[in-house]
Amino acid sequence: SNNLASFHTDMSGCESCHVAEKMKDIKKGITDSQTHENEQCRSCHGSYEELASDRLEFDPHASHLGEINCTSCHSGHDKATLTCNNCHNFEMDMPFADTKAKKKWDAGWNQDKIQKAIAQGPVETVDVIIVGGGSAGFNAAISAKLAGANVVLFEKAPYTGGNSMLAAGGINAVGTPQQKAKGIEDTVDWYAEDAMKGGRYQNDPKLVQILAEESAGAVKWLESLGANMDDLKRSGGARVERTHRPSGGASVGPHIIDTLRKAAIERDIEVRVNSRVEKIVLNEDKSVAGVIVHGRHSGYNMVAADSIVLATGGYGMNKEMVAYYRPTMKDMTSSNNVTATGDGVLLAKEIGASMTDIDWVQAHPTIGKDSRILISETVRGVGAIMVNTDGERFISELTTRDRASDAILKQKDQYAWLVFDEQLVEKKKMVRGYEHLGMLSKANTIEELAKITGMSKLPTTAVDYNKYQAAGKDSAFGREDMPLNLSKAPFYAVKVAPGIHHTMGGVAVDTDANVLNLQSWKMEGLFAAGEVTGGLHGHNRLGGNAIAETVVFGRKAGENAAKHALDK
Ligand code: FAD
Ligand code: MEZ
Repeated sequence: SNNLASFHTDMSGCESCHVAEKMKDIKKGITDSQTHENEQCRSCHGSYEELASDRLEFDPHASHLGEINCTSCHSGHDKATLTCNNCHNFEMDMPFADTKAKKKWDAGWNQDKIQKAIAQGPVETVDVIIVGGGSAGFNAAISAKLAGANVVLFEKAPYTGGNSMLAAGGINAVGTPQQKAKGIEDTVDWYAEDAMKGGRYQNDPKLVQILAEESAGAVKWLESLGANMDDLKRSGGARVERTHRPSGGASVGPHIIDTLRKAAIERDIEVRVNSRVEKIVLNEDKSVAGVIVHGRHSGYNMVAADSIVLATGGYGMNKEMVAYYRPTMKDMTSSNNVTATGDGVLLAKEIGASMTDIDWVQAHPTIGKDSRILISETVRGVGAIMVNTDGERFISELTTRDRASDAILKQKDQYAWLVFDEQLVEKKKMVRGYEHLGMLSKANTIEELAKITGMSKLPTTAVDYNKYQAAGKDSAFGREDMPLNLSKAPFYAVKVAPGIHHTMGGVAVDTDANVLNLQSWKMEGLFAAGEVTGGLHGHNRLGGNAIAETVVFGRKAGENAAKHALDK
């Protein structure tokens, strides 16, 4: 038939992609990542770089997904899938996309197969298992390895990165050389107070204090692994500029994930993609015994370990969980990666873990209307204004997300526009991406922009805003920081509406990243970090605090998991 497999068979048979001896590793899941197959793709077709310079009119591989496996999208045996289309509406001819689709290998958790794998016992034993390859998982894995543990990281998707890979704005930290260089006065107490106020004082203050105290160390650690965190911006709810990001205006998430992927490879950490953890297995004394992992090719197997770190992210893409925990948001769009399905909450709940604030879900005010694309908060931080469909401002653009989202939903059309000029585009590389995606309205004058968008009051709003900006005082809404006016053509507008962005609630943890049971006792050997956990952000997270959380608590979880396993 007309598919990739038959095409390759015509060339030289199965061996052109697969190696028979590798199949003996199948029980250990080595083959699930299709590392050998991917090397074969590259040996014939070249690297992404070579492909870009060669036949293609434009480069579909140059995306924020980074250097992911070829087999994430292309398949020799079933229909090719365009990973990007989970979020974007690209129309693109995928080579051999007309092949028949096979049943998805990871659809549903098969309890019978899980039971069988438990009965068979472990096929492999390691010190520390990390579940999830986002920022929290990678930080935990690298820290556990540096502490001397033998580590394996399981990632259910064909590529690592999760929501972390989509992070746009930056990572919050206080007391960094970057703040000092810009003369920004900030303190650990201010950081903690802002997080508590933003979270409506429902946060666990002990977790907040650790985040604030260790945030500068988190940025330094990322830099030590090779990241660039030289730029600094202000996020909603923060009293000063403390959101660190790569210089040049690039998005923070792809950069951090790229850095962490490389750091893991350099440290020989085994990262197995296409490997979904579907059960945590306990010993008789309730300490952890290991996990049941469902590999794409290896099927259901038990891997034993004395420590497990849950780093599976949030549940923002699990419609049923959102409908159950936060019914008012069930029909909202989501900025999240398709991977954010709340597996960690289900895995931990099943063995008796306690949950904190599980029903608190954050709406981000500025997701591109009728899309899943986040328009980063830093677009407002850098200078954009937010107006309703008549072109009037209605709130300080730098307020917290919960207040901004509520205010948009009170406007007559329940959506808003962000408006900015060329000065902002020059400062923020990611805006070019929004333009590329066709999301921006653009005009040579504010009057013309008002006309094409129907915002009749926009010209008056712009004149007023420019006056406030020049005077350094926003008399209308008390916006505290107005870095740019609206003066340099062309002028731009993008439609935005609130959508599910972050799940604040999750697995209950203590300050050492131990998971707690319903009596608030430590569950021996079980650790968790990142968006899967609850408590740190209270009822509303501030922009930039999640990536900080993944680094600070990811490292803690990895170190403590290694210590627990090695001391046993
Ligand atoms: P994730 O990064 O989501 O990683 C979890 C991983 O676990 C995924 O790869 C998933 O596939 C895997 N997994 C899940 N279940 C299983 C299983 N059963 N078995 C194996 N693997 C599994 N925060 C900021 O602080 N600053 C920002 O600028 C920022 N921008 C954002 C922009 C967007 C569009 C989004 C969606 C979020 C943003 N956030 C930001 C929030 C932040 O990115 C996330 O909260 C954070 O990255 C979560 O990291 P994590 O490691 O906990 O989870
Ligand atoms: O922390 C975030 O979620 C964040 C900064 C997002 C953004 O708007 O860029």
